[in-house]
Amino acid sequence: MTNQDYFAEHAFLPQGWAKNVRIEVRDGLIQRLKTDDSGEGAQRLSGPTLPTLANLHSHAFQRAMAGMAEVSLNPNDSFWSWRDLMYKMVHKLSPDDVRIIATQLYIDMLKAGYTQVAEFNYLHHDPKGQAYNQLNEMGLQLTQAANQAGLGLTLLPVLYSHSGFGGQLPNEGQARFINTSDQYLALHQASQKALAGHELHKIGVCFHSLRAVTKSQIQHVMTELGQSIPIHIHIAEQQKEVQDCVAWSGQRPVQWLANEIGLDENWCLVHATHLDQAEVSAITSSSAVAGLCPTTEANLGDGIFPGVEFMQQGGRWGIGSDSHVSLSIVEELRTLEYSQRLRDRQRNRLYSEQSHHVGDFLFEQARLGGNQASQVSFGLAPGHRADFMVLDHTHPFMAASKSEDILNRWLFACNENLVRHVYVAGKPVISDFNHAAQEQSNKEFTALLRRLF
Ligand code: NGQ
Ligand code: ZN
Repeated sequence: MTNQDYFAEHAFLPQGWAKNVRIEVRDGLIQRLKTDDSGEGAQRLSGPTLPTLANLHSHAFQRAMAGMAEVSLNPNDSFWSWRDLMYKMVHKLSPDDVRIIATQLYIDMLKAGYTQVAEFNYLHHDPKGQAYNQLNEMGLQLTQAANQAGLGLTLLPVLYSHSGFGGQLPNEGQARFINTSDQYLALHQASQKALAGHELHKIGVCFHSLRAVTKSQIQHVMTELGQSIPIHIHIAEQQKEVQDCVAWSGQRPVQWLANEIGLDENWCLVHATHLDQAEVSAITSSSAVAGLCPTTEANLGDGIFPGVEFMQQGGRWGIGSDSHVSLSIVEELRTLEYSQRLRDRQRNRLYSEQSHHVGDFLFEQARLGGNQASQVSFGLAPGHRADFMVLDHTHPFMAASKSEDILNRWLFACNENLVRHVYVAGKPVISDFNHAAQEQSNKEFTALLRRLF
């Protein structure tokens, strides 16, 4: 494990920007931070230094089809017709394919400044729906990919049993996803065993959506596993989903979950897009995290998250790249803020009394929410894992900005990737924009894409 002292002229700490910061790393953790230090004997970081983020929502295999569904096939193309295309691709993927896709994806995540990923994995079985010899075969492939990339994995094995509210039978396209609760518990146990001893990796519990599980299944699994580990679910992404939930239960999805199961800080509600006021309050008062995936939600035509209201109430949230139409913290946070501006026809929508700089506010909240949902502690503070990134000091906006303007310049005015160096547990994984395994990984990924499409 890494022991090293680093020195950053400008560093973004939880309390804000600081100058001449010495970061003492011991066993991969930040042991001590000193501001106004001389930097003597420390390794100098070349540019503005920030914590990395945890990417709180990923379906790795979907990276292979990113950009391939932007062809109008009928005038009513929607989330649901996109899903049909996605199911067709799922059918073709072997475990090796999943590893190849995930390795390339995870390297790209590191290049973007994400050093942990919450992998929402519901692809469990072979194309006929038969379990593999190893129940957690796909989880093993994803773990190998994360190890090869050097990224932390928060594995979320997903329970998926039904095709619609009230326990409807699964459809053909879902055969590879389906487990009973007992099969799921066995899968979860195998996954826990496989991850034990991996320093960077964590495990959580996951229900695909209220469409895919019943109340008694949620209760059963939570009784067995739900003690202070992250619990993720897709909650209210599409209006049709909200309507179907109301037709089935008389309640909206978040309302149902809050009333029938209960929310707390273990929960991550992915795509909490469609919320009424009471649901906003139910989430914010519970300390659950809203898992926002702004570029995927825009790509799939989901709707606009009530961010202004949610954040005024101090709601917790983080970002995920989900279907991976973008691997950019910049694009996620910018899309989130701009969605609010376009709806409200106003500027500077997401900020707080403590933080009027929109970029600083967005980045800091995404850090905290990503941490909570992925069970990691990123941030330049003692005791945290020494994950951080260095932005490109040669860019004029970086070279000339006062520290309080750095995040706004980066998040609202740059198009090229400025993430120049990335460190995981104190060790460099991206140096000058490059990763040691990228060439080999790109080669394998290219060959796979040629075969798939
Ligand atoms: C998924 N993706 O499971 O990959 C979903 C679509 C569904 C997003 N929600 C499928 N973005 O929700 O049934
Ligand atoms: Zn998802």
